[in-house]
Amino acid sequence: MAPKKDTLLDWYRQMVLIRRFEERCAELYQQGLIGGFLHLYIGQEATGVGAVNALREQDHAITAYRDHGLALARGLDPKAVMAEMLGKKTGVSGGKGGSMHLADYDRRFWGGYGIVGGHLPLAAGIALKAKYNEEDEVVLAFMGDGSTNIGYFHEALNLSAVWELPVVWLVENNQYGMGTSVERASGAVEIVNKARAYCCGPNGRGMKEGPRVDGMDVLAVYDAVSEGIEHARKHGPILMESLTYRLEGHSMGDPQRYRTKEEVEQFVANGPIGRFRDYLNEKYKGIDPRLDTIDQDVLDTIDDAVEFAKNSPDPTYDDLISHVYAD
Ligand SMILES: Cc1ncc(C[n+]2csc(CCOP(=O)(O)OP(=O)(O)O)c2C)c(N)n1
Ligand SMILES: [Mg+2]
Repeated sequence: MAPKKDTLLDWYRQMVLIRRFEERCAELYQQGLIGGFLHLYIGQEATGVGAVNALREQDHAITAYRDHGLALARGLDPKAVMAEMLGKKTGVSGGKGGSMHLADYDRRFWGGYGIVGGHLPLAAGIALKAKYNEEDEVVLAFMGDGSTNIGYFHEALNLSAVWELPVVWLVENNQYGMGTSVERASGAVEIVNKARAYCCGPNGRGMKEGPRVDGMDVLAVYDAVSEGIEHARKHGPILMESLTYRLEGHSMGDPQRYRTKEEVEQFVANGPIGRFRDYLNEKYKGIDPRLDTIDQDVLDTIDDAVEFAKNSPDPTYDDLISHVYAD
C-alpha cells in the first residue's frame, strides 16, 4: 500500500534531521566537543530512512559504525543521541560508546560496531533466537560494501542459509570502503551476486538473491526492503543491495584523494533529500511552505539536543566500571 501523505512528510523530516544533525556533529567535532572517530552518513539518508521504516516495531536493526542516521530513523531520541556523541551520562549508551556505538534495546536497535563485518554474526544470532523461540521478528542487518569481502560476512550468510533465519542482509553500497572502490576490492562487482554461494541448499533452502535498488530514492528503498522483510519473515534470508554514495569523507579528516570533486558534485546535485523534496512538491501542490516549517522544526530539535548534551553530566567512575560483566 502506498504510504500516506503524513508518512511521507515524516520521512522527509527524518532525512532532514539526519542531515542537519550530522552537520552539527561535524562542527562539534571541529570544536573538540566530540572525540574519537566520526563517520557521517550524509548522502545515504534515503537508504536508512526507506529501510528502517519498513520494519515493524518487534523487528531488529543492527549496523556498523556509520550509525547516526539509522539510530535517528529508528526513533532514538535526538537528545540522547547527541549526548552520546559528546560522551555524556545521559547518552543512549551512557556516554561509554560514543558515535560508533549508538544502541537502544527498547527500540530493538542493536548499534553500532567498529569491527568491519563483526556485527554480522551477531545479526544471525539475534535471528536465531527469534526463530528458536518462534517469535515473529525479522533482523535487518545493514553493512557496507567493504564488509562483504570479510570472513564474518560469509560465516553469517552461510549460517543464515543453513538455519533459514529471518534476516535481511542489506548492503549499503556507497562505492567505497575507506579509500578503496568496490571494483578494486570485491571479486563480484554486483554484490548481490554473492548470495549465489548460499542459494541452493537441500529442499530449496537457502539465500535469496535480492534486488539492487536505487539507494538515493527513499520510496524505492522502502518498497524493496518491505518485500525483503516479508520474504525473510516467511522463507528466510535474503541479500539486497542499495546503491548509494557518501558525500563526505570516510571519517572526519579524510583528504579524499581517491575520488574527484566532479564525481562528488554529481551526487550532490542529485542528492536524496533534494530529490524527495522535488517529488513531494510535484505530488502535493503548495506543500513547499510546510516543508520549510519542517526544516525549521528540525533545527530547533537539534538546538535543544545540543543544549541538553552540553548541560549533561559526564559518566562517573562507577559508570566506567559498570556493565563490564553480566550479573
Ligand atoms: C576487521 C577490520 N578491518 C579493517 C578495519 C578498518 N576499516 C574501518 S572502516 C573500513 C572500510 C569499510 O568500508 P564499508 O564496509 O564499505 O563501509 P563504509 O565505511 O563505506 O560505510 C575499514 C577497512 C576495521 N575497522 N575492521
Ligand atoms: Mg562502503
